[in-house]
Amino acid sequence: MNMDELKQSCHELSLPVTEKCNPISRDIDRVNGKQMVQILRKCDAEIFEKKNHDPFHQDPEESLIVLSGCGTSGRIAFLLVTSFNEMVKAPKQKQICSYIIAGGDRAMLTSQEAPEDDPALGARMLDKICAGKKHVLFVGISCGMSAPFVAGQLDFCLKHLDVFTPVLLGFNPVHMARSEPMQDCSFHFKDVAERMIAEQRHKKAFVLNPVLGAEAISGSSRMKGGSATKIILESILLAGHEAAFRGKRVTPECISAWITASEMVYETTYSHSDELAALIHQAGESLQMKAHVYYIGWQTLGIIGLTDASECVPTFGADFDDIRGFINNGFREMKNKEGDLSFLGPEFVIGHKDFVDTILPSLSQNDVMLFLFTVNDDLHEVTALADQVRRRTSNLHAIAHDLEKFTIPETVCNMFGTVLHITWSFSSEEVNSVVMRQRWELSTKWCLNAISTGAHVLKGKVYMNYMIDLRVTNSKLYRRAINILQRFTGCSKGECERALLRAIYSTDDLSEDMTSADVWKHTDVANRRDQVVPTALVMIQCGCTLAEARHHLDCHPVIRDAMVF
Ligand code: F1P
Repeated sequence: MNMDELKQSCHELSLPVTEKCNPISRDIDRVNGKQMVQILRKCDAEIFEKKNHDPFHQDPEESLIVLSGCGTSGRIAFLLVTSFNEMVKAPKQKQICSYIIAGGDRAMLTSQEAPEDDPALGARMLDKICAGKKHVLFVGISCGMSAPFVAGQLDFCLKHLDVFTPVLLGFNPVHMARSEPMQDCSFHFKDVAERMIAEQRHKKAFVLNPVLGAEAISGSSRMKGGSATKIILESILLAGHEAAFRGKRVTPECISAWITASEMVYETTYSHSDELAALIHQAGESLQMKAHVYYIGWQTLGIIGLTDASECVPTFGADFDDIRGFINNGFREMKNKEGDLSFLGPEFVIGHKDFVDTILPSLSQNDVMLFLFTVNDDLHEVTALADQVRRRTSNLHAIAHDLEKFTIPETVCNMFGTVLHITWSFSSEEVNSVVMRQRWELSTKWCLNAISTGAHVLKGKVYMNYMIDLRVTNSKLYRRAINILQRFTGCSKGECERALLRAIYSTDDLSEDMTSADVWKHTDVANRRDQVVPTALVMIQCGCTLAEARHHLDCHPVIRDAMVF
């Protein structure tokens, strides 16, 4: 190992697991679709490795359960709450479970990363929805154990333990929780996590932090982090439901059985690797031709599609219409707290009807259409829409789930080019319909994460397994940007930060005002700049000016090519 490699590996060791480079996917930028699926399959297998398994017991008799998080964690919170409230059904128990997403409901469809940095905002939102409640089970989700918004909420709970039982869900050991100062705040995330651990001894608070290995694309917690959040919290909520409404005794074995069922969903999904690879290729080709990928989903599979699509903007610097999701009945189907948000702009136009009115008339043969449905959806509606789309393009594909005893007719499947058709062996007697739907959601999440990630890799947006052109919109992403620069240049943190600031403030001469400003000022400016990390990287590697670095990037629009000096 030479000196540079040694420096890099020391740096890597110091990173929290969720920010590390996963050795499994190091070469994801050089493989074909089929190999890519195998890589993703191996990364996701780490979710089920029993390295750090904490059984969890919780008294379900609470007046309110609140799930909260930022970005993907908030979107998964929303999805879980929707399913749980549906499972409980009786109208007066409707409010038994509630969600908070940093930035409000608009964050479900667009990235609103600045509110994530505000601990006081998190606490205020929690206080508001819990007004008048006597017992609250609060689950704060932060995959990287880093979001100040969630830290503020957990701190609020710890100060009111008579009402709140706080739970922290994340995927790093506590000593790797973030220890950087937070906006207008005397404590940091790690302090809160340590206080949670202290309270755990008295069963007043709980920390759930299984370590799942690094993400396939470094730091992209929408992938494994999001899937594991769904699996863990679904198992806990289902346990609570069985105990509270069916009088069943919940044992650690039941929880394990539900986790094992998710592992079966994982195995089954990835066993369809040929179709998955074909879909990655089709989506990749389409993005390379500057065309679009449209997910047309029904019910909660529509939400999975919307979520996956919206994450591509911050993750890959994609345009909002590169990959877009649509759901039957639009916001009526979402049942989100703030209702119809379509007035906010084109990113919020999400119904199938909107698709037919605004996109279909100009759909091109290069655009990929991907239908997402199950045998429980209205198949007449599916075929009618597929028929309409077929009149414009044959680039029409599907992910379709059904049951051995209740299959989708062949005539429906024949309408699509590539069909990732999964016939599940679980019977409706064995699991209730909400649980079945949750498994289909998980399977579809794995497929769409693979398709959107794979397509952007094929487009050349990823270098090794790093998304270099990330948007530096909050303090976590600011730190990640510096880590990436250190990783690739071997330079000191100080040198990397200076280069990053030069790119952010668009200057070769940093003023005192710029260098002494706090990180929130930096991210505010960075939010309005393109390609800040690649620019900083080129400036360091070539020892050149800002203008020269920009010129180099202009000549190499594919990030992977631009990184060859
Ligand atoms: C929350 C989050 C991610 C998003 C991006 C910024 O992360 O919003 O969902 O993809 O990385 O942070 P976390 O708090 O769950 O770690």
